[in-house]
Amino acid sequence: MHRDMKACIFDLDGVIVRTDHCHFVAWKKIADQLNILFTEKSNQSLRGVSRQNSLEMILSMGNMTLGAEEKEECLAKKNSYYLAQIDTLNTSDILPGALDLLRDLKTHGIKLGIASSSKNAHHILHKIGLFDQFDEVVSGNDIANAKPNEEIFVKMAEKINVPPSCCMVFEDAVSGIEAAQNAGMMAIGVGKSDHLVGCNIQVPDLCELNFEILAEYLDTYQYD
Ligand code: B16
Ligand code: MG
Repeated sequence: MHRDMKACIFDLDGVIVRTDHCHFVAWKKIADQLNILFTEKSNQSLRGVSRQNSLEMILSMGNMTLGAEEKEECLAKKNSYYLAQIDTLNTSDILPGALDLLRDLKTHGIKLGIASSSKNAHHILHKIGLFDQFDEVVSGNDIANAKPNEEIFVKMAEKINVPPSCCMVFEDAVSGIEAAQNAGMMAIGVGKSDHLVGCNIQVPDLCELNFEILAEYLDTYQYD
């Protein structure tokens, strides 16, 4: 069946902008305060995971439990450390290939969306000067169920009024790839990780991609 590509939906952290290290520094401070060993490698397992679920994962790394109030305190502190970290974000933190690809897609009339688990997505987009490039942003503030639940992508498809089969998703985390596929969308895994199981196509970054290549991918994609 022939499918027209009408929209491209991008994850933010790890696909459009580099924020991994900022999350790491902030979570490391929390883990140190809790006496939990936390490394750059542990941080990678939090990619695409919501703030709340990330805290749960860190607590389980340390075999620790906290009461609801203490958890809220940790989450608030983590976010304040994170906001201090991302204060220096600028256009140089935009990941390779992103700007050219966005421009090319726009020229071809493709709708552009951001679907990010981050509650700081709007702020980050303003910091890197890309907020106005997207038709819609759905962030962690707009959803009740985190990725791998499909809610974030379903909401985006509704907002931009494009059927899921005409949307293509770009994700750097397994939870996001699952969420996209649960929403009936084709998922491009972005990054060199060998953990991006399940994505339909994997690319190391957004360089070398353009409208023609992506439209061809979607056209030949076999839906279940
Ligand atoms: P915040 P994405 C995700 O963003 C990050 O990958 C993940 O590391 C982070 O914990 C999550 O956002 C929540 O972020 O604490 O700012 O609300 O990859 O879905 O764009
Ligand atoms: Mg991500």
